[in-house]
Amino acid sequence: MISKELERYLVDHRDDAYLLLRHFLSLGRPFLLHSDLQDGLDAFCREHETAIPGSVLADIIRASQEAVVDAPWLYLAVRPQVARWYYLRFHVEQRAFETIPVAEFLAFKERQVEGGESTWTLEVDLEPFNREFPRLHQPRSIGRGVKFLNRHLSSRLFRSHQGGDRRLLGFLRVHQYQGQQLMLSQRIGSVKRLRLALRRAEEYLSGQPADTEWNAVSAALETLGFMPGWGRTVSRIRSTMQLLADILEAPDPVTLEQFLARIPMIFRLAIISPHGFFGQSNVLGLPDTGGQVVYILDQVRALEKEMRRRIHEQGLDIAPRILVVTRLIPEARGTTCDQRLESIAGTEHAAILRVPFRSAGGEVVRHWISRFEVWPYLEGFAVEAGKELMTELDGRPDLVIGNYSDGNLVATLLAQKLQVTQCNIAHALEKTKYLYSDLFWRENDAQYHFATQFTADLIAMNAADFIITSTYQEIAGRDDGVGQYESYQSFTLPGLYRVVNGIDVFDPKFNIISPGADSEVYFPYTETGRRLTALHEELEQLVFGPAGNDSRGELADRDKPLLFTMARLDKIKNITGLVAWYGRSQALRKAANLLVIAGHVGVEQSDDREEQQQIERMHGLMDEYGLDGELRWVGTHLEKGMAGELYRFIADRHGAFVQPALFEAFGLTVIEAMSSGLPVFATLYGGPQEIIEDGVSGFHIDPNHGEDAAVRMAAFFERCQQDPAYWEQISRNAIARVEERYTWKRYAERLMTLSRCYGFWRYVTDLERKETRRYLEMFYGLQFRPLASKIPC
Ligand code: UDP
Ligand code: LCN
Repeated sequence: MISKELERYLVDHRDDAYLLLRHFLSLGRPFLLHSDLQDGLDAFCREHETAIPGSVLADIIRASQEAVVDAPWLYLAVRPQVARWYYLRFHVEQRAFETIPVAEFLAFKERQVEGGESTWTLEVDLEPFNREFPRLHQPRSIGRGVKFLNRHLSSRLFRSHQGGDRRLLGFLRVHQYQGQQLMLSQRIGSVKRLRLALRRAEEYLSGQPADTEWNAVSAALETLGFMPGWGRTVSRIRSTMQLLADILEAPDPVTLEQFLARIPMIFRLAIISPHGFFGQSNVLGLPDTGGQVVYILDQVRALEKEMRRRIHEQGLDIAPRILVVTRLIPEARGTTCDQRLESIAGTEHAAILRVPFRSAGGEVVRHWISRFEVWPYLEGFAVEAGKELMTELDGRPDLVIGNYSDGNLVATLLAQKLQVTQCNIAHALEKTKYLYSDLFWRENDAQYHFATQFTADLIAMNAADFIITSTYQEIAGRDDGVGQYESYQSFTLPGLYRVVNGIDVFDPKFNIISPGADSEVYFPYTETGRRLTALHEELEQLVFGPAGNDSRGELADRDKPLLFTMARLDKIKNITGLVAWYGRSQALRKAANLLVIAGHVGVEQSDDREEQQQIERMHGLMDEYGLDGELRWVGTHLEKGMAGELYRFIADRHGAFVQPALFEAFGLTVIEAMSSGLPVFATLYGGPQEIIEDGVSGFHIDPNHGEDAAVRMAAFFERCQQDPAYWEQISRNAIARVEERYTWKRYAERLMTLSRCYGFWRYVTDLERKETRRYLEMFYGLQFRPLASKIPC
């Protein structure tokens, strides 16, 4: 369709098209980004009187995510809608074009980097393995995988002759806990017998009081073949049995999900998060240690509660066990990271299990290792962790959840070995964070080892039974921006391999389940009865006290509202960018003081190269703009309780929170601030774009246009000064937004249901994708291992 239209356009408007395309060639850059193409098009249209605006050519340029230029050729990667791609090349001199396969586009890219044509390049293509596999069709369905699977597979499975009933029966007979058979005994050997037993059980149970407990009816039910797990009381047992009877009668996806959600099959969880400092205090802000730790600890508390609730309803008396498996670091910098086992506060039986990294000779590695350099240690770590898990849990876990690239790879190795369901959580995929991290992987290899990391990512994301993401954009981006997972669909690592189909975002393994903010810590400033007023004195000092070793700047005008930011002092967090916008904007400086909690004030306090550079830049900017009376920079890491009260302390003074990152995968601080009632200005690159409804529950800012962001923030404070009700309106909406969408309770319920559904489908169908696994094993052996072995240990 496009081709014909474009062809006609190129014939009718030869000169215009030629001039525009030549304009891109004349820029003299081999690679143009989406923004370069937009800016180039706009500039061209301003300078020339043409019919280009509104034309098919303009539409194509606007939909292009990147261009590769080597005169007279111009290659475009066009993304007309979310997660849909095609590739075009133009011969500019001849005004000719054609669509090309993705491999050709990637090969052209490689030529610009490598110089010559390579004789042979490994093409990674996972598509053929998935050909038979059910796939979503609509971009709007992306991220709702389990719903689709339940709908699609249940109708297929239970169609006559598919043997769905039999496989369901088989599934109900496999559940056990420590040798105790659950759900069905071997007495029920056929679907016919199951139907009969369900009828008999119903006859029997209908004569029993609804609140009678399992023990009182177990003898009769066990004679029929029913084992514990159906429910604690007669009313629950009956309703579970009715759900099953309904499925056997006429299956529908909703009933199936309700039934599966009740099955006693998850008692032991392993959550894998190797890198950074994983602990419960004094760790946030240490290198590579941020939101992922907060997320996992809150997740564990919520999951344990939900597991307990379900196990109780199932009528079982089993204590759920959750182990977070991380790295043991002997040089623990005053944290507990040198302890093997640590109970998790707020849980009954969850703990952190630490396993060391070992050198090739088997000695424990004592020092911290950057997340970019952990790769050579992970295989040994997985083997040792597997053994320790089996000992601690007294058996294998029922579900393994990986976190971040390293944890997901270890989860893959463990799930494969132990034959259990695997769930992945990325938190942040590095690929989209760093420009051209794939194309120029060699240049960055000494510091980042991206080729190794992306290889691990491809393996883990394809091996996972299901993947949880915090937002939709994490999977498939937005109309004009590529998603984090989508960026793995096709890319090239020149000289190493080329990926033509790395991951399919229409795969039903993707599910959006957003995290929450701990409601015990982050609650609205208006809930005065719960406020930690005892901390106010300390907070006064922190914000307004004299500058000391850990802080710089003293706020001269205490009556101005506070514009607050808190993050690790990484480049990507763009705290120095914010300080520069603030320094340059007289209006913003007049309207609010800036409070920054990040990193360290003394460069000697940091051993992280990137952080050291940022510290120096912070000082440089404060000097350059003379900010010491308007900016307070605190270089300490706040404990959770203190951070929670600080958000509210700032809300009391009608301040705002700002998250200026160049890219933020999700952004826990954003929902924490919102749930405290602070209006938030946050980057539109990444999670905050979806968390905040712009102008309603907060505001988006573009970190690439800091001046506009400063104008917007200044205007907000000015408006609130005239009309305090406006501040309150945004504050109320922010609180409501988090309550509606971002709670750990909802998270835990969904995750526990999803895990059962995927476990079920894995059992009854070939969702396990054996062929893919075999291919991935080879990829692991032939690509990942050699890459990892080159990283210095
Ligand atoms: N945090 C904290 N004290 C600090 C700095 C950060 O408690 O001094 C917490 C913050 O409240 C949030 C987490 O660390 O819960 C940072 O998570 P986020 O998702 O914002 O960013 P990440 O560090 O994961 O990139
Ligand atoms: C990592 C990040 O970079 C943040 O954006 C997330 O909020 C955090 O992990 C928790 O998932």
